[in-house]
Amino acid sequence: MTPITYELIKTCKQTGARLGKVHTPHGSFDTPMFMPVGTLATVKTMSPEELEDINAKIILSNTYHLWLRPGEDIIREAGGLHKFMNWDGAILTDSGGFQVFSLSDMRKIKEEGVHFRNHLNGEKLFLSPEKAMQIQNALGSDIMMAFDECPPYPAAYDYMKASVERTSRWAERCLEAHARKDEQGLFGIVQGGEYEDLRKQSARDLTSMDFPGYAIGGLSVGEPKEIMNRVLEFTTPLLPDNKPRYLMGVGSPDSLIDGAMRGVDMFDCVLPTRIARNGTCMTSNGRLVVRNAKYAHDFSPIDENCDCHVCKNYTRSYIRHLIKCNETFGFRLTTYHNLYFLLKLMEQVRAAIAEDRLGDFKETFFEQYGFNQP
Ligand code: PRF
Ligand code: ZN
Repeated sequence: MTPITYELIKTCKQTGARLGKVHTPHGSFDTPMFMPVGTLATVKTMSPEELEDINAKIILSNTYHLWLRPGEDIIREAGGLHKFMNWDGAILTDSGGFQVFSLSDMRKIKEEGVHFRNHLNGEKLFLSPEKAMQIQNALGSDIMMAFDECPPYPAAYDYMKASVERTSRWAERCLEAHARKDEQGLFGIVQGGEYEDLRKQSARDLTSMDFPGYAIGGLSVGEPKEIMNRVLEFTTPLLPDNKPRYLMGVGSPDSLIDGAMRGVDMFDCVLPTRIARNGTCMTSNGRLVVRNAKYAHDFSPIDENCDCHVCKNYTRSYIRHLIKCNETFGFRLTTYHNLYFLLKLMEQVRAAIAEDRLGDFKETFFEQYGFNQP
């Protein structure tokens, strides 16, 4: 029935991390995997050809943004999001729940859905589980996300409990409203904040509904790293072994490795693309702010250990110059390198799992990268 399946290849004997493969109607990808974010039907500055070059297999896009602009009718008319943006790889769409909570003003959460104002023009809008499914069905993404509530951190226990229960009821309504079950897979989202019994309740509710994959939401919302790791430690064991697990909104190198070690298979984050546009690069020696004056006369590549197209052909000095002048090409170069760096990191993580040495890999990686770098 569902077109999304997961194959568990092996677990790392040193850490418990999972090596696997997810199959979608637009190709398969190895896990653990990082998904570049293409909010508005484009991974900012990257062409689909460049995404293919760096071996991106799946990207994420956003229901909320595409609903507001250009509207799902135009994308349906184009033949779906893949055709609209000329991307033939897999696409996952977030449901809009999180974006409503993080972007819009004056939201009112009701059992029926969420009333809020358009962050662009103030117009009154309403998003519900049914509407989120209808839009994602029109977009035709390979993986759709259930409409959930992501409460802020910290949230009081009683609020979180009521929210988890509503998110479960919303998940039921999403399953009911999902009209293209043979073409698109729908993932459930486990919430519950830092509360173990609420994560249990949420996981129990959602796993009983039998989604083809599960996300862990409500993390990386301002809590300390130790809390995220602890929540992952007690949450991933609540999820079925034969389905992929997706940690939403996480993409710093340390959390990717920490997440993989706790059984997470998929990640997404705007971090690599966002910091790239403000002149920051991820390198094997930690973050490098290439717009800094000290690189004006530096004719070495961004990362001497990187074999990406940018590092093979362009210097720090040149890229710094472009970014200082707000030249588009500069943002393209730093974005390309950062995404290449993270996708390569995931490839190294998978190779380490295959050889039962992810714990060792983590240590050597952070000796170079710096342990406390975000
Ligand atoms: N829910 C949804 N999208 C998300 C999150 C969530 O909890 C997060 C939390 N980091 C990021 N994106 N639907
Ligand atoms: Zn590079």
